[in-house]
Amino acid sequence: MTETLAAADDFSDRDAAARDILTQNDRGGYTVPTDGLYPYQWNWDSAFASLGFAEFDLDRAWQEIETLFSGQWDNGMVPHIIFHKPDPGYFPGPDVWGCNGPIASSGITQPPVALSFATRLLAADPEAGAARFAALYPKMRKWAEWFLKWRRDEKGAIFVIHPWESGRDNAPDWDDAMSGIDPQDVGYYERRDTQHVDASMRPTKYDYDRYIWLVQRAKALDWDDAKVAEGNPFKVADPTMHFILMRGLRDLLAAGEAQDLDTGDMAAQLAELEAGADALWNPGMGYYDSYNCNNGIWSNALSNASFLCWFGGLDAPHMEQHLARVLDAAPYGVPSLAPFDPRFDAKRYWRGPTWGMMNMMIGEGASERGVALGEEVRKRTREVIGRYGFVEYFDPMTGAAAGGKAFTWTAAVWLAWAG
Ligand code: 9WN
Repeated sequence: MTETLAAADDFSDRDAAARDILTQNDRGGYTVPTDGLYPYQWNWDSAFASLGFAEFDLDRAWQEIETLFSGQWDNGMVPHIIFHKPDPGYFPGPDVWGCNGPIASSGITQPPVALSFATRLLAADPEAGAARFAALYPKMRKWAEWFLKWRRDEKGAIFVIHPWESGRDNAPDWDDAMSGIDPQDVGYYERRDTQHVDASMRPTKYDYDRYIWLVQRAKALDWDDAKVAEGNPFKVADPTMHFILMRGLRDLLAAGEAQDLDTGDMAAQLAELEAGADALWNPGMGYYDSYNCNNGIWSNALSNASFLCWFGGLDAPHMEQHLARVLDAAPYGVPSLAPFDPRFDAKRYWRGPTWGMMNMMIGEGASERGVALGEEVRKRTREVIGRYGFVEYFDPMTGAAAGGKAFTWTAAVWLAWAG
């Protein structure tokens, strides 16, 4: 690793290329994750896009988050996809979701990194950003409150009701809950993702049948939060959601205080989330993990989400040795699943590959908490993106490019952190 790092250190042309990707994926006020494969506005992708734009166009960066919140539902939920313009290239589209927000959208959410990143836009130019931040602030608080009301289990951990909600679609974290779903009445549907990228890199039909079944179930319940939660076979406590919400609330609270805005009971909410993080500690394995809320079964999965504890604001010294182990086993960044796990699959999406945006949250969070390996994560992310391009994700063992090309969040992560 040291040798290859030394050999290919000059990535001076990459900044301009990264900016071009953001500009090309700009659809006017919002950015698509990549052309073709993902033709709409995705929630956490957009938050990363805004950080990338902030490096050269702060006004456009704010606009990205404002457009995202234009899709917020009355209950506070901010959808994971907003279907601004119809596009036949993606399945499931607006008709399958059948949602009634202010703009056609999906009915689930995604990790709320936008809460944190809005505060970074404010910090980049407090004078120019104060009014825009103040306008977004009540909407952001409402979203956080929606999580606490509808996505918190009795142990205090934040859970997801669909694998897509976590943003880690086919992670092994969902296997136990997915096995409890019988999707035989799901009906015929045609996938579009495998028409854009190699099927061996994507979730399987087994997964997709269950993804669609879960959407159909919630649609039949008219996306009513209480009804959707009740008796749902898929309720999984998720470190991605928990730690990112913790970080979001902390950043929002600090910015709210600094701007003299009403912080309400955010401090208490944050303290509850901090206490709730204990529920995600898997004592048998000795790391942060997800569990099936319906039966308490742990995933026993050391994933990249396990390492978001630092980003969430925990010290978590016991996680350092685990990070060292996975970095020893995988040379090109934090793998989405530890390579020594028998379920590891180097190219299949969230069961092995390394993702730039996860690496950013892990590396940044670790460095903030004084964990030296945080900088190593940044260097490796720089190396893999610099060498193999702004693709969706990478094989963590060889660095090989995988998934969609010219990807927004990979370009943004380069501009904001790795490059
Ligand atoms: C479903 C857009 C999104 C990301 C997710 C990633 C993938 C979608 C899909 O692409 O999910 O939301 O169809 O596979 O898993 O994290 O936001 O880039």
